[in-house]
This record gives sequence, structure tokens and C-alpha cells, in this order.
Amino acid sequence: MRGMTTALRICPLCEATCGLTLTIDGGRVTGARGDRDDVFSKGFICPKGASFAELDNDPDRLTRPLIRRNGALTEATWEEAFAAVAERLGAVLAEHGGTAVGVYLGNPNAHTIAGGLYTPLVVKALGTRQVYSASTLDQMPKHVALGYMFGSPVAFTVPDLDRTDYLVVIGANPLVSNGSLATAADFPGKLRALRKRGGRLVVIDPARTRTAEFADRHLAPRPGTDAALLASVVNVLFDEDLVDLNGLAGHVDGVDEVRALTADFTPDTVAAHCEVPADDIRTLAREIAAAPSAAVYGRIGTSTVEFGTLGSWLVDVVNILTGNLDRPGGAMFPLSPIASAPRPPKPGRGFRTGRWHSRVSGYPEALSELPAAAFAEEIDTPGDGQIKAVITIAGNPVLSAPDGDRLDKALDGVEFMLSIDPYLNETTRHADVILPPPPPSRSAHFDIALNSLAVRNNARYSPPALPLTGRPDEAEILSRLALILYGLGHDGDPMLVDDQVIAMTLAKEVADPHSPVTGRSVDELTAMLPQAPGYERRLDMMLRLGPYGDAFGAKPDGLTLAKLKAAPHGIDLGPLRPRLGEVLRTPSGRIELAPHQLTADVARLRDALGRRPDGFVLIGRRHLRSNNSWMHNLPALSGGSNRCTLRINPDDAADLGLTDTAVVKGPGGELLAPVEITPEMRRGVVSLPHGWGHDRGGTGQRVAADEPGVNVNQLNDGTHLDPLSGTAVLNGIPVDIAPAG
Ligand SMILES: Nc1nc2c(c(=O)[nH]1)N[C@H]1C(S)=C(S)[C@@H](COP(=O)(O)OP(=O)(O)OC[C@H]3O[C@@H](n4cnc5c(=O)[nH]c(N)nc54)[C@H](O)[C@@H]3O)O[C@H]1N2
Ligand SMILES: Nc1nc2c(c(=O)[nH]1)N[C@H]1C(S)=C(S)[C@@H](COP(=O)(O)OP(=O)(O)OC[C@H]3O[C@@H](n4cnc5c(=O)[nH]c(N)nc54)[C@H](O)[C@@H]3O)O[C@H]1N2
Ligand code: SF4
Ligand SMILES: [Mo]
Repeated sequence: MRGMTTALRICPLCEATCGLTLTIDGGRVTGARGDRDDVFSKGFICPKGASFAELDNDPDRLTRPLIRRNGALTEATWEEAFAAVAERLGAVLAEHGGTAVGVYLGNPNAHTIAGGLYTPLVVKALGTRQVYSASTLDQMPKHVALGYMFGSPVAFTVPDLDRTDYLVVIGANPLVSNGSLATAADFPGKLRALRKRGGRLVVIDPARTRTAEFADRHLAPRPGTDAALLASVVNVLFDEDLVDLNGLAGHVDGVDEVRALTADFTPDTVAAHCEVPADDIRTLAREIAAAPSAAVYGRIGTSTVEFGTLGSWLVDVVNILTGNLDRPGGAMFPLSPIASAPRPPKPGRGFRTGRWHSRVSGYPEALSELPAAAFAEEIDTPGDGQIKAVITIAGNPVLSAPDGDRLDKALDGVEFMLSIDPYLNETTRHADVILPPPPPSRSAHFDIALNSLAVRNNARYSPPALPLTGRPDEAEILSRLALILYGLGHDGDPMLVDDQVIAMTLAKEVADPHSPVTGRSVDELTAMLPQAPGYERRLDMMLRLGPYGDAFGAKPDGLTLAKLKAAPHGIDLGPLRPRLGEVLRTPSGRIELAPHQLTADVARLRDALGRRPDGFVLIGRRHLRSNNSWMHNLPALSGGSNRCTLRINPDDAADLGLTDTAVVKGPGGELLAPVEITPEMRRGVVSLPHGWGHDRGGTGQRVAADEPGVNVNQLNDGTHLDPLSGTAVLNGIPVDIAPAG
């Protein structure tokens, strides 16, 4: 026990952001438990968080950069690696410009300070429109729906879990995923508390998931039909005179249009399409309307489908029409401590997608991104504007995006590829240089992105639990990359980057009449920031300018980074409060319930009502002890129920004579998968998890390679997208199933 200490660290492994207490011994993390005093998570922890030590110490984690020499990736010093980036990426920039560089940003960027504060600088420095991310494999439909309805694509509505009386979870399995786009540590405990206080939980999911099993009621629609189902709920609300805008009355445009648009989505019409009894749809609508408060919450199963944007839109249409938007117990807007301090309501410029289009397939841009499903074709299709170099930051698109085999080949053909990633995996094995960020114990943590999704406002900061010696943290890696891209060489001072951001931000603030620091001097404010790493200076600035901030001394009780550091278990900032006026940025200054960009797609939905393809439909699933593609390398999380199997209903299996291995054929290819027969699956629906297929050579994740699984995304050819958001259809894919052999 001698020398053993503890350190607090927010878990970066999923959106729940639990506070962990790490035990530290001999200069390394040896264990992790939930921090009972954490203001937000109150001791909750899951098996992944509990494996923090194993993840942190994984011997397969890269500790030094790798550079490709004579075809092989070999270890190099940091100086050599940055010099190689400057030289080889510089050559591409000199010949083709930054616009020929394709960038892919993966999911962990949402979980690190570096991803939140420095990745955008890299993208900006390149000036490229070839930007791809996991968002178009995930939540882009929600952004697009929010953008059109509220004028801001990041005006996230989250269910007020602690106070709601009636929660509808559609296309999410938070008892396994621990919640997404609704940052709530201990989602299971919150669902228990909901039921204990007499509230009800309804789950809409084709699979009888853990969350569905726990619910008061489970509806199991045919995959891909959520938008039609929700349109029908809206139809009932109008038909039975249950619409009640409540406090929103007078702030919503387009109610009559929505009534007209959904007029033919009667429960009797959609019941056969959704395979949900018409009466269940009526009951659902009546109960949502009757509940003292209710929140509809949709996630991956509503998002990564054929009508993802329509479904995401209709989720909030139901919240709005039942008067549940922006009120306690309903769907509310969190207020992050680093959001700008509220400004007076004002009309915005409006949101739109399609300001430019992808070169090969002409897909519209959304939030300055192009569809991840189009990444490969933009690399391997010759012509003007072709991607010549690639940068991946915290992503593994070879497994995460459709048709990884094509991307695999395409990446081999680029002139230069840089990956910033701790692992040599299916994607990074193609890189010419890999720059590995340090393990999480050696970096600071603040939830740049996820605080704006938290179901209770809070602020928490973890300094590095262990010192970092002899290697840069990820903020510095990305700063140095930005300097290289700006032509400032490979050995520029990374602090320059932060100084520049601070100078620009403060100049804007002091010139803004509504800023809490309006009219003050930039020099005065800059001098008040701590002598500290650049990210701490920036965080302090953001907190002080933010809604709870001290306004650089003007509000002495307000928040600063120093105060946050003095509260290691975090600062609770209270329950969510109504704030629609602060977030609305539509040109009309009102909620646009029926934006024409969205309603134009309803015709396509109507056409689909008549379609009921026979054959099987494939959906995805997540496992409690897994995290997308990158946590299959930890022995503690491997094996047991965490397996890449094809789940199928017992009657379907019997009909097909399936016992052990199935051939699964999809639009993009076929694969062999072990069969798991379970009544959790309804008839006609099968599931495979994603992130598997660790059998490609040249990777460095030994445990993962031992039980590789298969890559479900190879069944997908990448041509099926939600047209409004460019999000890949990952759920509801037609497949053929047959016994192997
Ligand atoms: N079929 C199907 N496909 C899916 C999904 C699905 O439901 N079904 N889900 C989609 C969703 S929601 C998502 S978010 C995507 C995820 O897609 P990606 O983000 O492309 O994939 P991940 O598996 O999360 O890969 C994360 C990468 O980040 C690295 N990494 C981990 N920590 C850090 C860090 O601190 N810094 C850096 N620089 N790198 C780090 C890991 O080594 C790994 O290479 O997958 C999508 N793909
Ligand atoms: N343990 C663990 N936790 C994770 C992750 C992980 O890989 N493992 N990944 C993280 C990431 S990146 C994300 S984005 C979140 C995702 O968080 P969730 O969305 O909660 O996670 P999923 O398990 O993908 O849940 C999607 C559900 O949608 C259902 N579904 C599929 N098709 C349809 C449909 O057409 N309609 C309806 N109504 N339902 C459908 C599936 O059966 C599944 O239960 O989880 C995060 N947390
Ligand atoms: S629920 Fe998420 S944040 Fe909490 S311990 Fe598990 S992985 Fe970490
Ligand atoms: Mo995700």
C-alpha cells in the first residue's frame, strides 16, 4: 500500500461522464471506482469505467510516434515525426493546397479537451471542405432537424430525466449505452427513480433490449419506420384534439402545416407498415398528451435510418405539440458553463445545408461536413478536387463506416496519411505517420461538448492524474499540427495557437455590447488568465465569459477555472431551466415547426408506407463492455456476452434450419457470423454489433485480433443515406440469411 494515492478523473469513455476515483501506485493507475462525491454521477460506474486502469496501461497503446520507412511503420522520435509531417504533408499542400486534404474526425473527439478545442483549429488551418466525421454515422439528423426548427444545429433538446412523468425512449438502449445526446450519469438509476415516483417508461425498439425489458411498455416496430410511427402519433394528437402548445403558444409557426402533412398518417394506415397495432399508437399519443409532463427521446435507431432527419424532427414535433418543450419534465435545453453568456433574443440568419456538395455523388454538406459514407469515393475517384492526403483524428472509419474494404484500398493510394490515435488499427495501419496521444490518466479533462447535453447543469474539471514526461499531450500535438499547416514549421511554440485564439475571442467580446465584458480592455482581461497550459487559459476564459462566469471579476461570485479546481468533485449548477428565448435563432424568431426543407421529404415517407419488403431486416446493437471499434483489446472487457454474433428469433432460426453459423448477405457484401438464437429479436429482424472485424493484417491490437468478429458495415455499400443529413443508413438494412455450408 506504500505510495498509493488516489486521483479524481472524469471518465472519457462514453457520454455519461462519470466521476472516477483512480488509485495510483508506482506511477501508474491501478484501479478505478465511482466517485461517490461527484456532483453529477454520485458514484455510478460501469464495467468500462471500472477497466480504466487496463485501458490506460494497455501494452498495445503506442507510446512513440510511428513513421513509415521503406514501407514499414517504425518508431521515431517526436521531433522526427513532426518534421516528417511538415515535410510530407507540406509537399501535398504545396502541390495541391489544403483543400486536397481529407479529414476524418472520430467519436473520441467529443470526449477530450483536444478534440473540442484544437481539432477545429486544424480543420480551419487546412481550409478544406473535405471534412468527414462520425456525426454522419450518428447524430447528424438531429443537428439538421434542430437547425431548421430552432435556427441552431446545436440547440440540443434533452429529456429532463429527473423530473419527467412520462418518458418515451425511441431507438435507444441507454441501459447498455449509458445514454447519448442526453448526458446522464447513472441512466439506469434515473429510469428506476422515474418509475418509483409513479412515472412511466415506454420503449420503442424492434429488439427487446434491456431498456425495453425494464419499461412499462414496449412497442416493437419494424426497423426504419419510426418517422411514420411518430407522424401517426402527431396525427392522433390533431385528430383527437390533444394538441396543447402550453407556454409555447404564440412562439410556434407551422402548426397547421404539420396537421395537414400528417393527415394521412392515421394509425390504421401506418399500422401495417410499422407492424405496430393502431391502438398502441393511439394509446401512446393519448398518454403523452395526458401526462403532467412527458419527454420523447430518440437516438441511434431513429437517427441512422432511411428517414433519420424526419424521425429526429418528429420527436421534437411531438414534444412541442404536447407543450413539453422547454418546461420541467419535458425536453429542455441544457446550459453549458462554457456556452456564451445569454444574449437578448434576436432573429438569426437561419440554418441551411447544401451550401456546397460532394464532388462525386453531389451530396449536400451539413454543418460543413460531407457524408462519411462518401469518404472512400472522394479519395479513389480521380479528377479535380480529389483527396490527395488524409488526416484521421480519433477515428476508425474502416470499421465504422459503410464499405470499409473500399476505404481500406483507397487509403493505400493517398500521397500522405497522418493519424492521431493511440492504436495501430484497421484505419491507422495505412498512415505514413501516427502521432499517439497519451493515455487518459495523463491528460486533463473537461467536457467541452457533452456539457451542452447534460440533463443537469454542472461543471467539472480533472487535471492530469499523472505527469506527462517526454511526450506532448494531444492539445500540443494538434497545436503543432495547426502551426505546420499555417506554414510556421514543425517546431513552432504551441502556445502561439492558444494566444491567438484568446486574443481573437476577447477582441470580439469586448466589442459586443451584450457581452459581460463589453468595453473592457483585451490586455486587462488577458492578464487575468492564469500562467498555465494553453488549454487551461482558454478554459478559464470560456468559463469566465460563460453564463455562470465571473465576467473577469465583474461578478465575483461567478465561475473561474480556479474555483472549479478548488471543487474537485465538481460544481452543480442546478436543474435545467426554461430558456427557449436564449436558444431560438430562426430568422422569424419563432419555432419553425414545418420548415419546408424537412417537410419536402414527407412525400418520400408517404411513398414508403406502401413498401413492405419481405426478407430479413438487419439492425445494430451495442454491448455494455464494448465501445464502438476500439475497446476490444482489453482482456477484462472481452468474451462472455460481448461477442459479435448474429441475433435471430428462435422461430426464424427454426424456419431457416439455422443452428451455428449464418451467411448474411446485404447490399454491399456477405459475411459469416455465429448465430445467437434469442427471443429478444422479433421475427424478421436480426442484429449484428458494429466495430468488429479485427482480422486485417498490420494492426497492433493483439487481444482484439484473437477474437476478431466480422465487420457488419461490409454488408452496406455506402449508397444508402438519409438525404437531408447525409447520414448513413446503418439500421434497417435488407439482408438474406441462410445456414452456412
Ligand atoms: N453498423 C454500425 N456502424 C456504426 C454504428 C452503428 O450503430 N452501427 N455507430 C456509429 C457511431 S454512433 C459512431 S460514434 C461511430 C464511431 O466511429 P469512429 O469514431 O470512426 O470509431 P471508433 O471505433 O469510435 O474509433 C475511435 C478511434 O479513436 C481512437 N482513440 C481513442 N481515444 C482517443 C484519444 O483520446 N485521442 C485520439 N486521438 N484517439 C483516440 C481509438 O483508438 C480509435 O481508433 O461508429 C458508427 N458506426
Ligand atoms: N457500451 C457501449 N456504450 C456506448 C457505445 C458502445 O459502443 N458501447 N457507443 C456510444 C455511442 S458512439 C453512441 S452514439 C451511443 C448510442 O446510444 P444508443 O442509441 O442508446 O445505443 P444503441 O444500442 O445503438 O441503441 C439503438 C437502439 O435502436 C434500436 N433500433 C434499431 N433500428 C431501429 C428502428 O428502426 N427504430 C427504433 N425505434 N429502434 C431501432 C436498436 O435495437 C437499439 O436498441 O452509445 C454510446 N455508448
Ligand atoms: S457509464 Fe460511461 S462515463 Fe460512466 S464509467 Fe461507464 S464508460 Fe465511463
Ligand atoms: Mo456515436
